[in-house]
Amino acid sequence: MSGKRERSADELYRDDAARADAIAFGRKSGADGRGFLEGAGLAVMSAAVGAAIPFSRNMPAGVMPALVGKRDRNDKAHPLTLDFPGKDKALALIGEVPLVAETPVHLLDDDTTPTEKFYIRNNGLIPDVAGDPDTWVVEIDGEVNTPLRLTLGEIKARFPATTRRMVLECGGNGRSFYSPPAQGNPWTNGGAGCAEWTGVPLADVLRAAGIGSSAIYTAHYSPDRHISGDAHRAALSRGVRLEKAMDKHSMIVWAMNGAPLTHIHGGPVRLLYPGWTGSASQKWVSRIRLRDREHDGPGMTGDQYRVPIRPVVPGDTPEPSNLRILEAMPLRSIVTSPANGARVLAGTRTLDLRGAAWAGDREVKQVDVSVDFGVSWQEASLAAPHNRYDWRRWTATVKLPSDGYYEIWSRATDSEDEMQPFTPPNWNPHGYAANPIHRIAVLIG
Ligand SMILES: Nc1nc2c(c(=O)[nH]1)N[C@H]1C(S)=C(S)[C@@H](COP(=O)(O)O)O[C@H]1N2
Ligand SMILES: [Mo]
Repeated sequence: MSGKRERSADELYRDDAARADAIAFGRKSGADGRGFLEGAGLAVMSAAVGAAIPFSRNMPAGVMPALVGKRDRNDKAHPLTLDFPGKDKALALIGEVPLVAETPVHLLDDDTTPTEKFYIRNNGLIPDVAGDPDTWVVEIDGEVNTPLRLTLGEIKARFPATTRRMVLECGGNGRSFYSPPAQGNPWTNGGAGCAEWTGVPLADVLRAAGIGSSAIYTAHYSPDRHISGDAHRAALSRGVRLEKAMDKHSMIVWAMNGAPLTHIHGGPVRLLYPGWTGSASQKWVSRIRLRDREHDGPGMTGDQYRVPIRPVVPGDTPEPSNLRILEAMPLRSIVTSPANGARVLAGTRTLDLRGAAWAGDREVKQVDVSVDFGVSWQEASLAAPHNRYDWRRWTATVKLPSDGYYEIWSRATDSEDEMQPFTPPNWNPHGYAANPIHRIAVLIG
């Protein structure tokens, strides 16, 4: 791959995958999307991945090898990893203002995601929050019979607490897999985590205020401001349909993994709407207002957190009438061990895999893995979930016929028999809900 300016493989494939294949490997994509890699092309591909490719005949055309696709950002001006108190130094820094960091997928290998490994997503400036957490006030108002002003201490004393392990996932998770590229933070698959959340059902608190007959939507408010610093501009104010707010799994949360909710994750108090786009789960929540219409705060309008109802041509601007609010996230599976690019000893013929899968408001029905570029699939075993909205940990042992470069693919199927697609579906300008199958590379020998 020589040229005037060295372009990264990511760039090359993003612009025109079929041409990238032709340039890099001398391969022409066949009509069936599987152009055979032969002769010089196969030699170049093998050199690129650093090994023989036992299943090269199955390698899909126009698709960047998983190993080459590993995020490689060589821009020295921007640090690659996060340096933040209480956070694992291996988290990948996506942006400094607002602060955004994703979890490398192999760090999602714990059954419960430790707080220090949990991704961070802010839309604005992190607010100053000082004082005794129990004095934090949450107001409940709008279409209610009796507006409430409750301190965290009162919430704890008045409503029975529960703890559940549940997935929180950014609406843009998987965005970097879209082609052409979508606008926004280039998440791979690490904009998600599964922690134990302690709090009270939001429904209990709303019922205590008395839900007005006109209430149909929530509106969430918090003190974090827009990155412009304008004191009158909120960073984010989203809401959900009342039905989701009344689900017993939707919570007002003050503890994460058995410890008081840390400031960066919205402490003292946040909302948690499991299975739905993370943007609904307002951090530092100070007011929940019931509304008689769809909420229209920052992050609710235009094309923000919206996806096409009917697919658009990738790169096109959808008509506003063809957009719906992103609510539940689509199913996803990840391989959490081994790590992408792992090398194992020559002669290794079986490999133990671990991973996780989740499916928004649905259930995970099955996870399958492939080591031959998707020609054959093997069913993984799923561990029982702790509760609804928990992710499913999965394991599988695969056989590898010889040394060389392999890709391990994982693909989940949900309770509606929907499967993860090979490439992210339903292209949209901000790249929401991208859930392609997960691919990692493993080198034997
Ligand atoms: N107040 C406030 N709440 C917020 C956000 C924000 O910017 N401000 N970001 C949202 C988004 S987009 C996501 S994905 C989650 C991320 O939560 P985390 O940083 O605890 O992982 O918080 C949501 N809640
Ligand atoms: Mo998000």
